[in-house]
Amino acid sequence: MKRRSFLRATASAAALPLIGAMPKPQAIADQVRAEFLHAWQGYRRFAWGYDEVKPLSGVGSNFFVPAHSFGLSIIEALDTLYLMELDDELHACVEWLRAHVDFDIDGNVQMFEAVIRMVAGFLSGYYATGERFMLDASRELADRLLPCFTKSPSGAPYRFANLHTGAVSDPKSNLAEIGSNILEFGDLSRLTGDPKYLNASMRAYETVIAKRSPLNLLGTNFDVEKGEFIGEDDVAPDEPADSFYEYLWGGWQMLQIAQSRDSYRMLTDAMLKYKVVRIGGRLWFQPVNYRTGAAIRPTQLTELSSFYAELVAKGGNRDIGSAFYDSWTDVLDRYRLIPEVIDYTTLAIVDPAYGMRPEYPNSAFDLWFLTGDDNYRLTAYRYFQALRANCRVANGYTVLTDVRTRPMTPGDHFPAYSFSENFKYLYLMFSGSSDRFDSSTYYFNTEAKVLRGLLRNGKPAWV
Ligand code: DMJ
Repeated sequence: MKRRSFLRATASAAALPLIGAMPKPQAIADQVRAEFLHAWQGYRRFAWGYDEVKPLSGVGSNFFVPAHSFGLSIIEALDTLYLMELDDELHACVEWLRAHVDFDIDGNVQMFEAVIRMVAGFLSGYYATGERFMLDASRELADRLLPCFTKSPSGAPYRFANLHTGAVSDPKSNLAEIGSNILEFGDLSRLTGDPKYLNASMRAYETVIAKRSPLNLLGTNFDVEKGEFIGEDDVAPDEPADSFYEYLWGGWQMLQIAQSRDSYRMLTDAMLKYKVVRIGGRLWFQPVNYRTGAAIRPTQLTELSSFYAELVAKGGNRDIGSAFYDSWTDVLDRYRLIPEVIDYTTLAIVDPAYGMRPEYPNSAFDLWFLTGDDNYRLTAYRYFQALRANCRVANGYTVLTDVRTRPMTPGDHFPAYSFSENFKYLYLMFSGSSDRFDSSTYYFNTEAKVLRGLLRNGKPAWV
């Protein structure tokens, strides 16, 4: 693949000059690794063994169940530590998990978050280290979450499972929570030889897709007991529909399931037909009524939807993906970091917080490896500079409550997903392939867990 000059400026790049000269790719990768380590050391020092760290107050907190820690940040960081060759830290994580993994917990755990963060985290941790107990942990947790699927009359999963009793709760779910498990469950079925995991995922998808409108659009919220959509709003590709579509494509790309490919194509064609709008030269995806295709209000999108630039491009619609990415780059350039919610018709801020969200660098990462266009490295580097300038604090990194103030207003939370996502995307974009990462075969889940592409002793770790 031919790569254009690294320093080639684009129209949007010209809008915001870089702070200083653009370093060489490996030098940027080294900077990213140093900043990841700074964030990690904050967790190590103040919250080791807790799910997450509050860097300003210097305490730990738990994510799933208030009285129990799963060591979520440790699980989230495993493959990032491996890729960055932080092997002493990785070893400490492995030993903590070996001593503390326990899923027999009498608490209600959100199935979606547990799958994308922990079932997947243990899978990629297994690939990174070869430690068999991690595969066993991934499987045990999946088994304790499966009642969400098997106890549902429709096959679309409940939102919560009690890991000890197997009781399920909350039938009012949404597309992302229902359809973001085929990568993990498909891989578990492959590794264990037990088809029950993949079968559960497939049935959930079939249940929801069977309820599409004659336009081939889906609603957003779904009652898993009634087996029907709640309301008629279709906010895709925004949350909480986002990764439903991501996993459909992944079912094809990573697992070669033709049914996933065909469903992705059918639903995406409808999205492109009814949802694409161009305003002031920018491309956006408008929310619509899924029965009529008519635009609905409010004209808002969250930062999370920016991931869709890479997905729609990977699915074959590169021009749409690159235009959507450019729209979000304009938001980045206007505010330095992308606020949680904007009005896409004006770029006005609706919610000024920044939750250290990874979706924009996620798109930069995949678009870079897909196209080799230096614009993605240039804009990702600008994002990295803004992240470092505004989210770095003495004890690590933190979310922001307001990107409009100067200085931007810090919150007191390091979301565990940032140990898996933001720094990994940035690092790999600039470090490229190595003896631990094969950029030609990678496939990540929605939480950037590396399910394909890790190399161990020079060989594919997932085979
Ligand atoms: C992450 O947990 C995952 O990327 C998920 O798909 C939705 N978004 C959060 C981070 O914003």
